[in-house]
Amino acid sequence: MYDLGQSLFLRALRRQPVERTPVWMMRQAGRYLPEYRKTREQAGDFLSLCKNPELACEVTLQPLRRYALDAAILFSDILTIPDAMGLGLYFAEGEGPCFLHPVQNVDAIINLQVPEPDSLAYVMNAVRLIRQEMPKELPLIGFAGSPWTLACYMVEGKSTREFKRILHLIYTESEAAHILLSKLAESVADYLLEQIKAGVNSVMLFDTWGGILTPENYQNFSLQYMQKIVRQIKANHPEIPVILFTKGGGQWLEKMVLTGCDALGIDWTCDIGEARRRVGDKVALQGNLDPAVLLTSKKCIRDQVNKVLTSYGAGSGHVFNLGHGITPDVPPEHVAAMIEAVQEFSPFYHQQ
Ligand code: 1CP
Repeated sequence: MYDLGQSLFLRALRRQPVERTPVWMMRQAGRYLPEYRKTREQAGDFLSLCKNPELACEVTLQPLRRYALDAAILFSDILTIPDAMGLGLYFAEGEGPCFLHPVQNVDAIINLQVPEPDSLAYVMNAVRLIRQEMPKELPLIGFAGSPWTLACYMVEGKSTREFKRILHLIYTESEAAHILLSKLAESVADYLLEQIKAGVNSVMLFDTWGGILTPENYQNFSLQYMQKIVRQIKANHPEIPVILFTKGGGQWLEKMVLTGCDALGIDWTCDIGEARRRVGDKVALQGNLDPAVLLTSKKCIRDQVNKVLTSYGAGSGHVFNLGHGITPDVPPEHVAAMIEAVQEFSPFYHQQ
């Protein structure tokens, strides 16, 4: 059997020497790819695509066929958990995610059930199929939303830029908010442990909305629950690297390290070299090209890739990525230019 532990991605996460910096992209399977749009159409809608293991496997593999990526990420969504809790998830065309039954009072929080494992079996079936079909030498990343980010969608009922309901809840009914977040932390930990059992080689927690909180609320309502999840994963699978990504969380990197995670995702608002000096040799860093760069030119992309690599500097512990997900309007050949630039420039930073 191939020793996946020798993959560039897993070695970089462990801060072991690598010949070049590994690279993958958040949302690498997505609407910027014509073949993705075609498969989504075949599935009917986005949620049906997630719930069909064969088609979820197909779209997971699509970017690997086009580009020399160093990891695949399971094609799914963070909102599978609230869907499995019975909130009635749907995606209205052009509107993003919505729930038929948002969690809008304390009774609804108390009545909320941690999902039955069976209700998420389609995700584990997709993981097993992808692991079987993908190149043996490449790692597969599993993921979940952070409890805080899931709670934002569940309480608001849809995408929002204001977060009025969830912020009202944490300030006026903090005990109920903690009950909700505890149930979500338990659900997320169970879900990630199942993904590991099904075959993922690393897991990432997406805390997309942690950055809207005050420092004190970030600690109490987001980080504390991510820490519980990290501890549970590490207690069961110490060998599986855990990556934490709080968008807008640059000021809290030192606190995030204390969770016991292996790596931090860094958005484009941080300087990755400065982030490295702050976290020292405690964790690896993943990021952080501004996704807007992919809308410019090949020349500009190459220059900006080199800037990120130069800022991180010499030595292992860097997984190249965007600072957030790729947007649907990116020309696919610009992604190729980014990956080629990482391959061309990064060996310089790994000479012994
Ligand atoms: O085809 C489509 O129109 C759907 C677009 C889409 C895609 C491609 C959605 C709806 N989700 C996904 C896949 C997805 N979502 C992945 C797949 C793996 C990958 O290639 O990276 C992952 C990891 C996610 C995670 C996710 N979903 C997050 C966290 C990461 C992030 O981008 O911040 C969030 C916040 C969601 C919710 C969600 N699902 C979809 C959309 C458009 C959104 C965001 C809505 C919002 O802005 O509030």
